[in-house]
Amino acid sequence: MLTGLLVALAAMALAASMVPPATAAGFKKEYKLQVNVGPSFYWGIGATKFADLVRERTDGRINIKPYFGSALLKGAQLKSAQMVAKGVIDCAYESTINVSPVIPEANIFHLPFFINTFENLDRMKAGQSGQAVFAAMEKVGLKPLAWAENGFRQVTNSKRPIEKPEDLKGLRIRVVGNPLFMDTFRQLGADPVNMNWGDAQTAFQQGVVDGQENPVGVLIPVQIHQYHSYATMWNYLVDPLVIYWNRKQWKAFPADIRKAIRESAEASGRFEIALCRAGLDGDKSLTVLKNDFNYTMAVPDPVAFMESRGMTVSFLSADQVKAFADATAPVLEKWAGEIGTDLVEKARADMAR
Ligand code: X2X
Repeated sequence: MLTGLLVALAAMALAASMVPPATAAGFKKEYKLQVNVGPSFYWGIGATKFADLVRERTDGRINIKPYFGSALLKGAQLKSAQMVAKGVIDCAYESTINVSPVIPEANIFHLPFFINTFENLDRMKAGQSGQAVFAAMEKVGLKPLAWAENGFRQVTNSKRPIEKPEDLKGLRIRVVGNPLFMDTFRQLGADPVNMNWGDAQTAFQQGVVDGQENPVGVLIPVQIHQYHSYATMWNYLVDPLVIYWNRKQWKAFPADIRKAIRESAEASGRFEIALCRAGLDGDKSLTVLKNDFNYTMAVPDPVAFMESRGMTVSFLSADQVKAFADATAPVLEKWAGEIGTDLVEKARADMAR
């Protein structure tokens, strides 16, 4: 009897000594990171970098596992913010488009022909409008940590070059399930259909849609040239990514862990933004990759890449852009109302700085 008890106690002591320090300190074995795209996209590479940096900087105490392709959501990309706020998912590396159902303020980035340049985008993120989006996230139980990028979105299709609004007439365009995108393409006379990214790739393959809109960082890895021969670089709107955490969980972390995670988010974001802009901003991003991140892998010039695969890539003149901006002005006005004219004014002020 006594021997049995001693054996049991010894076994318990042994089991206790085998508990890894992370568990002892109350950390989870794995923190689940929601990512809408796959690991080979710049966005996915950024998410992996975030997980790697956090592991390094916390000496393995915080182990983040990226779940690519919205696997945790069965593809329902627009649910990411809701699930992280609930604590069903710990954290996310996600597009402002995908958080917009919970954070309507995030649609400030998606007003058609409103931002148009990297400089404007960077001013907004660093300014009052970016802060307002982060503050809105805090209010719903999310802790925004840093910005990353998907990019300015470009339209591609299999039918014809798009250089004026009439060229879009009747084209069936896949858009993400955010009503602002449906409104914009309807306003331009297209026939938009919304579907999740996971289904969109099959739809391109099967020719169920004539076109789509996404940044080059998505178009290149998905090999859009296999389906579409025409791309228009019209920068009509942009989706930054936000790296965010469940707020309650975040607040329970010790300060040193919070610092390590935040700095990892910031560094991965800077790295990922540079990947997304490589070849689009002169040498600027290529220099950041080389000097700050010692990244020497070849990053293809996205436009040259698409052209080398036989695509016709159109760039629009200021007048041509204006024709699209004029045509979509009612959508901008309607959605400025939905987002709040205050925030729109803040964004205008940020961009004018
Ligand atoms: O669904 C899309 O188009 C994508 C991949 O760009 C986003 O997740 C917003």
